[in-house]
This record gives sequence, C-alpha cells and structure tokens, in this order.
Amino acid sequence: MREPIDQPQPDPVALLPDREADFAARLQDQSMRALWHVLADVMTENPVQPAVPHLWRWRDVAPLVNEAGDLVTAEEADRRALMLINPGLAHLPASTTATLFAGIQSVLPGEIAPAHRHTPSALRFVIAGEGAYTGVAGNEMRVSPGDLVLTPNWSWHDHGNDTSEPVVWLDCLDTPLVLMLNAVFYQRHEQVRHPVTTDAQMSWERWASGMRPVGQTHDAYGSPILSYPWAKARATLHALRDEPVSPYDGVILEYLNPADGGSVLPTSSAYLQLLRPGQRTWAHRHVSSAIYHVAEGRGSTTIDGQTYDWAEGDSFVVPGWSWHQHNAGSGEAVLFSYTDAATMRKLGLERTEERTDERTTGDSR
Ligand code: GTQ
Repeated sequence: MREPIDQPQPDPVALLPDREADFAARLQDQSMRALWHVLADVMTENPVQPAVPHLWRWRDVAPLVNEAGDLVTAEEADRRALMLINPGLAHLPASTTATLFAGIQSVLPGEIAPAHRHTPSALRFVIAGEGAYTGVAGNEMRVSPGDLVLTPNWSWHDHGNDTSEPVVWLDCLDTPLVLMLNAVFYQRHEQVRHPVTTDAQMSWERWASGMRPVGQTHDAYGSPILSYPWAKARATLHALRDEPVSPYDGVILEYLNPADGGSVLPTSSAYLQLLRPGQRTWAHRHVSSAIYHVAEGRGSTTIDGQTYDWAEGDSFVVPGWSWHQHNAGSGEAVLFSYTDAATMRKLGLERTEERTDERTTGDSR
C-alpha cells in the first residue's frame, strides 16, 4: 500500500543504489543474489551467442596436420587430433560451438590409436586415406573418404592404419555439452586393440534393407548402423537430386538411426546436402549450432552478413541463432554437417526463423 502523499517520501533514485549495493554485498556473503540484479543477463530476449562464425581452410590445416605427425605418434598422443577452436570460446578447452567439438585426426601408416571409451559420443567423416580401420564395440570398419563412422557413448574404440598412406578424418563429438552436464567418464582399455567380435558390415542387412530379423532390438545409445559408406550416401543423394529441395538447404538428407527413425546419436544429427550449380539458398536461423565440412565443390556461406568462401576440405561453423544462407559455385557442391538439433528437439528448445525475401538468383525450387 502507498504511503499518504503528505508523508515524507524516501527518494528512490538517491537511496536505492547504496542500499541495494549494500544489500547485494550482504547477499553475496550468504552465497545469494537478487534475481532482479541479473535478470537482463538471465532472461535474454534472444539466445546470447558467444560462439562466432569461423572458417578453417584445408590449405592452412593440412600442413599443420602433417607437422603434428612429425611431433607425436598416435600412441603418445592417445588421439592425434588438432581441434578447431571457436575464437569466441577459446577460454574453454575444446569447443567449436557451445555444445559441439570438431577436430582433424590423423593415423599414420603402422600406427594404432589405443582403445578407450568415453561418454561423449563421436562420429567421424573421413577426409583422406583408404583402408585404415576404426574398431568400434568389437566391429572393425575399414574406411574410405566420405564415410561416416559412429562411436556411440561408452563404446570401446581404437583406430589403426595398416595401409601405406595416412588416414585423416574429421572427429565430431558432443564433448562441450557433456562437459557442461558434468557427465564425462573416460577409460583406457587394458589392451591396445579391443578384440574384434562381430562383423559391422551386417548392420546394413540387419537394419537398412527394409527387412529385419524378427525380434531384433537395439538398446544402445545411437544408431545400430556404425558405418555409413560414402558410396551409398552419395548414390542416395544423387538419386534424390530432383526431389523438391529445401529453399534453405538444397537437397538435404539426414543420416538416420533406423531403430527409432531419429538422429544417429542421441545428442547429435548428421546431414549430407547437395547444392545445385549456382544455387543460392534463402536465409534462415535455428537455435541448433552446426559444423560443416565441404565434401565436394566450392561455394560460399553468408553468416550474419559476412561471407565465407569455401572449397573442398574446408570446415566452418554456423553458431546457433545466426542467419545463414549458402551459395554454390558454378559446379555442384556437397556439404557434410553435424549439429546439436537432436538435443534441441528433445529438450523442446529448437526454433527456426526463416526469411522469404532472400531469394535472388539460381535454382531454389
Ligand atoms: O578418436 O576417440 O578428436 O576420444 C577427441 C577425443 C577423438 C577419439 C577426438 C577422442 C577421439
């Protein structure tokens, strides 16, 4: 209730700051804080995004990957990976976006990256090298460029190269998210290699043929298909190239977990998309953040008004809630991407905003 108007009134402007400052100090002594002192930092109108857009060019990265090979062995390093650190998140140990991590890992001829397991989930998109293997949960998978290989949460994995050329791949993990949740566990296996127990090639027959053994179930975290070969993914993308496309993403396909129809990993989604020659997509933005890797071709992506030109082998980051639109060059372009959309959707936090006035040139059927 207000005081009668003839009573002496305290001057709120003159008195409040000191009182509140003193009050805030006494709250702090009790490990407390007034919500209204920090409300503007807590309830922001739109997501606050410390991550920034960034592009790593293969021509800059490749020599460093080679140099790392002279510095340490895969065994000494555990994993010889060079992390792509977001300039806006450099105070954190391993963040490419707020939730995701990407790095370039190499395994040289004769090397083995020893068996271990961890609660962050991983996937790998192979950049170079033919025939080296990654062993995941007892499955030995031989990889080729463009293959996508999964390492679900807590599965034993080792990587080895018994070929005569280095293998290089993009590691994608949800480490920043799992670190933030204080849920990281890590264990070394007692042997360098986890014993090979099953044949992963059968995962296609068991899960991706349109039929499945009666009674077959899958209760691990992530897709039962541990390897999505490039030849199959690219053939699928090309077979569907005349489908109606997303005006925001061209012909875009999500790698699928056939057991539940969802994302390949519980936290993360992976996509392959084709941009037609000269295609210019419309701009959109979403809460989920994305790491892209250029599988084929050249083009550019404009992120919050700044244009990043890319070519095969480059990687770039689209932070959450940043406007972005892609432009293919004169030829076709194929982009691989890895996002936290699966996390955002499960938590009911995914939102998208789309612009319909950005269509300028090209084929965006
Ligand atoms: O290959 O297991 O880039 O454990 C970071 C952590 C790769 C891996 C990384 C890892 C791995």
